[in-house]
Amino acid sequence: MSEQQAGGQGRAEDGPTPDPGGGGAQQEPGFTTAKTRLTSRGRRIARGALVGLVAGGAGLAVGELVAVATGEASAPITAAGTWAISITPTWLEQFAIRNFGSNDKNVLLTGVYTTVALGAGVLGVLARRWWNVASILVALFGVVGAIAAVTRPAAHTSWLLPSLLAGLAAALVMRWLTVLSLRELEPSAQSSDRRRFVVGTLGTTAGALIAGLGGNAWIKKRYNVSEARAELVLPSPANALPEPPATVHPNVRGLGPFITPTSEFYRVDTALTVPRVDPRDWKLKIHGMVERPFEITFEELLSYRFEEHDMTLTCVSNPVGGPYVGNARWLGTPLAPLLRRAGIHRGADMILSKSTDGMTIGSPVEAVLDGRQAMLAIAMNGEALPEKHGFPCRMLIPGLYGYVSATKWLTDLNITTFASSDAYWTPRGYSPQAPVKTASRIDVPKSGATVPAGTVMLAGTAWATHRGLAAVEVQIDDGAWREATLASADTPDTWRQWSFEWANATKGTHKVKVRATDGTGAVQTSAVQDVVPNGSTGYHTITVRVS
Ligand SMILES: Nc1nc2c(c(=O)[nH]1)N[C@H]1C(S)=C(S)[C@@H](COP(=O)(O)O)O[C@H]1N2
Ligand SMILES: [Mo]
Repeated sequence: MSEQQAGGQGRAEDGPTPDPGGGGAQQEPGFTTAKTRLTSRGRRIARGALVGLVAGGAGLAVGELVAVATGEASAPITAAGTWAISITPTWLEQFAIRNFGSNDKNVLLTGVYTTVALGAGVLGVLARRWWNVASILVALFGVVGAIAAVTRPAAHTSWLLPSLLAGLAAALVMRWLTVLSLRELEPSAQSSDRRRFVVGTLGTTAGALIAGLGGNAWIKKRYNVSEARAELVLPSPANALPEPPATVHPNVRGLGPFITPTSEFYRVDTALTVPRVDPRDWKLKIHGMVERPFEITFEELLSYRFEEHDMTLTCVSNPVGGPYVGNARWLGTPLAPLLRRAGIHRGADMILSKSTDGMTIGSPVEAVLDGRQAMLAIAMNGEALPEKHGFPCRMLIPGLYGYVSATKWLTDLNITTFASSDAYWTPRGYSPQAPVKTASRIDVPKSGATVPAGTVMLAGTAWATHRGLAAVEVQIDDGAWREATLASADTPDTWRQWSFEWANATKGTHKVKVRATDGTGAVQTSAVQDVVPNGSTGYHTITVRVS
């Protein structure tokens, strides 16, 4: 379709520009014409980009409204972002975690929005001359979004709809506004043409904002589980634990608490929007290589024996000295009896657990049955799991990194083998099995801090989850390793905080290193290794300026 058809009565935009000076040499026609051409060209590009952006926004708003019916994760931007996460190569994922930390999702969303905005702007400009091509490309944007959505592991066929309809809406709005805009920029344009374009653009923008924000609010309300969470009455633990004694903390200023407050607990997952799982709809299926597959509801789960257990959870992506580790008191039902009830076949060595958003995590059957407190947790630090930490139910296995044990929004346990099944992170370069490595961290003072000469208090934390922690040593500059004072131990599954009185710290810049020994007597390795494939190693080292 030519522009004339699209514009009805339009004229070729890049045709010869009438020379306002009438072509007279005395009026420097060359200069004037070039300038006029430039500005009118600039105006046309700006109009096109504006039309594209407004059309794109209208499309996204329609997508958001449709997603009220089909679910938050099916909305175009969310689906595209989730798909982008799934194809993110490991090096880029590592780069993002290292540089953006828990902000990585906002960075990704900004990237997706920017891509869509750029695409929409360019297509808006294109639409003025090549309506056909532009509309096909707009529709293609929708199709790409729809494919991104429907190929998510937890997708329904209906997830095609938001993006497809978004693409359609964007194409229609783009066509309509392009027509108005072409008319408005014609030399013969009336003030009514101009008004029509302005009103059309502003009206669509307002409508898109209302529909988009309204749709988003509606989604949040419709899939809200905070009430269900607040109403959840936690079962009382069969082993109600006393508070950990005050001596688990070395009482050094600036050192974080022994139990990580839930609000400060690190969060790592691939979920762009937090899955909202209503306990009333929750089911856990145990199947695969078992004698008696079964399914339980949340109500049934609550009737089981619940226990409290203090445990430190760590992410494999935690760099040496990094923040992706937390210690909490969990409330859960032991996992081993559930596996025994199902009757695991000989040879089955892997529990492939799955979340409602399709994450898959592979854990050794052995680790669940060897007597450690592997559990299906429903609460942390005395409260129902926060939504972002897996409400209503997550898995936990002491001693294993989160990506091989700590499935949030858990819904499925498939008993299988490591030989026949890959969990999500395995093809992405991470080891299928990954016990937590012994690690230690200096938290006080912060690296680069300046402290007064004399006695300097050093403090930090160290963990060798499930093996227990036996010793922490500190080294100043290249001196001898000296034993730090360990705060009292809670369980072998928790970290242990430590302190060290650095006497006679002299003026100058010093290097402070830390290393730990686990409960088996093995000293933490000094070999420097990156987080891929199964956890970083090396000694945390800080610089301290003594003045
Ligand atoms: N459903 C789901 N569960 C998940 C993940 C995920 O991406 N999706 N990430 C795992 C990883 S890598 C870690 S380290 C822990 C982090 O748990 P937290 O966010 O509660 O600290 O959750 C694990 N469970
Ligand atoms: Mo992790």
